[in-house]
Amino acid sequence: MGASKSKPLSPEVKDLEELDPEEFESFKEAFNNGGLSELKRKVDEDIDKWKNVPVNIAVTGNSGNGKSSFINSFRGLKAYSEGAAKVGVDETTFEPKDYMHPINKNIVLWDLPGVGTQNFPKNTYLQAVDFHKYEYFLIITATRFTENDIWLANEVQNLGKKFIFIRTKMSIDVSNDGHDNPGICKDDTVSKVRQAMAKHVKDAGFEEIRVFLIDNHFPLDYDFPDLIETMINEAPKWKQEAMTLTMTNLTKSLIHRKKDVLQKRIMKVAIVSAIGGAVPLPGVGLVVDLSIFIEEIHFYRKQLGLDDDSLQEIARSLDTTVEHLKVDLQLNSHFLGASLRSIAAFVSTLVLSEVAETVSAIAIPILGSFVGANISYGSTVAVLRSILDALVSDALAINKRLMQQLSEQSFS
Ligand SMILES: Nc1nc2c(ncn2[C@@H]2O[C@H](COP(=O)(O)OP(=O)(O)OP(=O)(O)O)[C@@H](O)[C@H]2O)c(=O)[nH]1
Ligand SMILES: [Mg+2]
Repeated sequence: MGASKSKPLSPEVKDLEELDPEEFESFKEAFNNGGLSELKRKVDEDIDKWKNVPVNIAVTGNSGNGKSSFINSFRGLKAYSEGAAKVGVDETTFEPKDYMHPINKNIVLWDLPGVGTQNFPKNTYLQAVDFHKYEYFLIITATRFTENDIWLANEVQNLGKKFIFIRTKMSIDVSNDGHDNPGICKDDTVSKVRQAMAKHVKDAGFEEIRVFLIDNHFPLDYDFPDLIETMINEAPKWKQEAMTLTMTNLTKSLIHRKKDVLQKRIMKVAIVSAIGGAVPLPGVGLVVDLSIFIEEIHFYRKQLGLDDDSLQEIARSLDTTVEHLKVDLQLNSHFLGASLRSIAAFVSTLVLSEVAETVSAIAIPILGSFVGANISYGSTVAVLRSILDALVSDALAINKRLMQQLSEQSFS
């Protein structure tokens, strides 16, 4: 199924027109210094550079507010997963502890004891937690911020750093409010809490400062999507790409951000593919370096939560099977498997020639000095773009279904 459909490709090639001149210069220099092998090394290094960008994030707040739970949910882990931060009433954090992201060990969340807790008095807190190293502080409450939290927000700001206010445990409020006021809907409870928190921080001297309302057990619900977006935006610009590729809370906006970043890699992947051992893909007249090609598609699947493990997890949470999910949502991944044959079958559904030629026509004059008039370049770009589009549309369909499930739950 699916393989018989013919999909025209969009002839847009704007990512090529937006080639970063600095990057291009560095590629040219590599080529001039060491020919194709040096160019390949340089581009490979560039493709992987997001893994070497350090990001340290402080997570602080009083005991029991959900710091460790937040760290787990940010890392895509459940409290019972291997390597998860220990969670629960008897698992208090007494010392700063670092938790690396499983996808990128350089993105680290620091579980910090709250201000004024044992061994961490207010007057030495910032030195004790080594405040310099963090991009920003996440200050977490499950009710209202304490005087110490407010003090910390002010100090952090005075020292030229940023903070983000977070209020956890929203599902408990929704459930309690539903119990106390039969018939009240989730959105009403959320807006009551929002107003109360806005007044609370305003009274504490923070006008116009948003409090993100979240629930650590529902990482797509409430303000979690906006929080993820804000956490990326508040990082320095040069670290945002690394954050985007590392994050696993696949909200709709994160899926779009990932698409943008992945799309920008295509041109580089195609250069490496053109230099490497390009061979024809059976039956479809496409010449590519298969190992690079398959590796990149695998990377898209992982990034977009479409690898086998992620799909299993999603199917489980939707109370269905992966097979049903694929058919039900008409997922492209259904016929775009990781095997060579399934990729060839997918590629055979694309109308390639026109776009490949357009891409080559634009790319060759720019890149021609080093990749030459290599026929594989245009097709690789066109096919990867098309495969990425197909996978993004799957990720969005899954996100839509998960959001549907959340809204049904909240009215049941
Ligand atoms: N319903 C709900 N429960 C939560 C949430 N966040 C945390 N919890 C629960 O609250 C309890 C305490 O959570 P932790 O994540 O251990 O809190 P903590 O801030 O790390 O606490 P300390 O380590 O003692 O400072 C656990 O039982 C969590 O399951 C949330 O957003 N919603
Ligand atoms: Mg903890």
